[in-house]
Amino acid sequence: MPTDLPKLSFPAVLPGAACTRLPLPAAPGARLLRSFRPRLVLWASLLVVLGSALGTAAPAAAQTLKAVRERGELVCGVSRGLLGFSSVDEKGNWSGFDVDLCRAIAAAIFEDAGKVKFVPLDAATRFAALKSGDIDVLSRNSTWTMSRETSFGLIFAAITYYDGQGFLVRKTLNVESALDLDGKSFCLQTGTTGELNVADYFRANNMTYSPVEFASLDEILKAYDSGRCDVFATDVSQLHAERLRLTKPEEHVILPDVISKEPLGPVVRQGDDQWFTIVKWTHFAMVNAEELGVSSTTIDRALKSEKPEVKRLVGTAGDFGQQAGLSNDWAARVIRLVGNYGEIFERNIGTKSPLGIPRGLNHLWTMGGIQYAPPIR
Ligand SMILES: N[C@@H](CCC(=O)N[C@@H](CS)C(=O)NCC(=O)O)C(=O)O
Repeated sequence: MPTDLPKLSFPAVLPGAACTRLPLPAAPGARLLRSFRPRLVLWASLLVVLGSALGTAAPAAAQTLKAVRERGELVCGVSRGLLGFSSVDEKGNWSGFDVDLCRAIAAAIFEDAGKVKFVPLDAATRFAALKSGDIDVLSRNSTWTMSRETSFGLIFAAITYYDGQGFLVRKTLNVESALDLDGKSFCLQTGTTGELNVADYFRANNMTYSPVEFASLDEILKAYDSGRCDVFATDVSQLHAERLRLTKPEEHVILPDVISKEPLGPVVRQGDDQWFTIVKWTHFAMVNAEELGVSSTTIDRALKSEKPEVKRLVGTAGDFGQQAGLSNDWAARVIRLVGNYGEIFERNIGTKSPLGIPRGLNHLWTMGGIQYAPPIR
């Protein structure tokens, strides 16, 4: 069992999804068959009843789109508060890169990107909240790892942000590289990949460290700010965000070393391919839109475009939306109401935002990055 997962036990077979076999009557001959006819009818009706019961029970997990439509809003799990990714103001308005993905999924389904209920979740409980059905999708700076899919029956739908683990230190610590951190104390959040990365890195480099673990980001930040630990270790994107909340941000520096791969993206439950498709293609549509130069400000022009790729994206050609259970203008709504990938990146975390994160790996593949979306066709 990986240590970044809380110990939870889910039933091996979900209720209602078990395979039940009915003993079918033998059919040795026509006469015998005739004498069995009333019983056959009974068995057949039983099968129909059971079949439809299984039909509704087994895909209970395969009904997310229907449930979201009936409820009239998407329920999206986000972090408790991470500047630029998901934070809430005094009036209860959520904003951020992860929040915008939730809004984009809502826009793909409804005429309104505001039809989202945000559920703040901490690192340790986020996957259980998704598995139990409390949320429809998790969009919370979560790293795609194999065990998070195999242990929980979940599936990552896309990589919306290519990240890696880094280190934040006081300038007065006088270190230039992670290899200078031998013997230092580290502030870490329980239930994150960060714990494992630091352990791996120090073991591999024959160095020692003392972990100081906390359940919440606020506690970590307070502890680090007050000098309870020398190093704050987590995803580099978060270090950019959290540095701004320190008493004197200018006295701290993010070291240049990145010690892990942290591909962050939305997560859904396994077993609902339609929902998985919608979440995945919402991200791809925003990346394709940026690549094609379609943005929230050019969408009206794009709707009149004669370019085949643009037409398929905005739904003036093909039935791509309908095939996914949506309307054909689903991506046009996402782009109009929320924006393309570049717009979302820049307004929340980009170089002109308070976080000031350069696009780097998250540039489009055509611009030297690795954001690459399969085509809509
Ligand atoms: N990407 C990593 C780290 C994600 C994570 O939860 N990081 C903490 C900070 S170390 C965080 O964002 N906490 C926000 C919160 O608890 O709401 C993972 O998936 O495990």
